[in-house]
Amino acid sequence: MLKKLKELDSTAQTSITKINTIQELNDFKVKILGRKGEITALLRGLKSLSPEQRAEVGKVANEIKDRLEEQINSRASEINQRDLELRLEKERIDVTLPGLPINSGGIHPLTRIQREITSIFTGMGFTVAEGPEIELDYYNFEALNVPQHHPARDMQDSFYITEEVLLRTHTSPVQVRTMEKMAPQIPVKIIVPGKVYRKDDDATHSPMFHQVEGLLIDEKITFADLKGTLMLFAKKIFGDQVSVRYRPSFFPFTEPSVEIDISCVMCGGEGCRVCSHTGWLEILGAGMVHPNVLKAGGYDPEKVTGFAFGMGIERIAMLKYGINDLRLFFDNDKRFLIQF
Ligand code: 2U9
Repeated sequence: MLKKLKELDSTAQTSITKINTIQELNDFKVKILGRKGEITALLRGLKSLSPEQRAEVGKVANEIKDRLEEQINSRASEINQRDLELRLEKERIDVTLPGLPINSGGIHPLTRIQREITSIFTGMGFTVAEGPEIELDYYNFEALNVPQHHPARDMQDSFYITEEVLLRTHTSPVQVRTMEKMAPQIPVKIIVPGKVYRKDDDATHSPMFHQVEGLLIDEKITFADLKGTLMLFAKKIFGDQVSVRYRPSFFPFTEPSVEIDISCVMCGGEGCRVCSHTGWLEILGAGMVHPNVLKAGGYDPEKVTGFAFGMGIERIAMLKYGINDLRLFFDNDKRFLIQF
């Protein structure tokens, strides 16, 4: 019996060192040391031994049980320690890795163009002026020499809130307000970007769109100043290769008035669909400030003169980026917006 015990002891010892998981180790413990385990089974034979032998075998059996239990426990600690190390290695966090990028969005193409236009003019000494989008009829029309029965005042063209109050149809009322505040100081040299509203809605017109307008008032300002300033602007925004032409036009607030075209940016002036086979694209309206408008702003048309201009930001952006439908700017479709 002693021999059997010792054999069991030595095989158990080798087995323990080969066990690799806690589960297996627990099963093994039950198999050897459990109530129905191998040692208990062996010790059933004690009954047939003499009291002296029984005492001796019992003592050895207990020693073996204690030692095996100890070995099992120490193997369990080894396995646990090894598992912990493996887990730490596997789940290790490298705090020096760069973080996940934050999707922070970007500048809207219209904002980008608005900033580009504005910065060309601030580079020439203009300062930015802003004003209300809900305007008085007086500043939007009356002070700008747009008479009472002019078609632009029609309910069909403008969003009226009351008879006297409307959403501005251009940024020009800001120029009038600035003149009122500054008069009779010179020069007035401002650039006015902002939202404007008209009852229009198609592929090239939206009920809300953006303009940049400018105004320069000083002594001895002539049409040559207008030409030099706007020619420089056209070349800065569309590139040195463009040609610029001036066509006579009419606006109530300027006299004389012109529309300014550049050679087509798509075909270089050859004629294509974008320029309706004319070779030219209209980018700006401009003119010498009408004497009535100077008076309304508090300036004496005998002492000062000025030029003014206006452009639609959407139109400039469409020409610059080759976009054929203005509604794309307002759909908030990321597939479109991320291209800029
Ligand atoms: C004051 C005096 C004069 C502003 C001007 C234009 C010509 C013009 C259009 C371009 C396309 C508007 O966005 S658009 O539809 N604008 O052609 N605007 S001169 O003249 C002014 C403004 C204010 C006190």
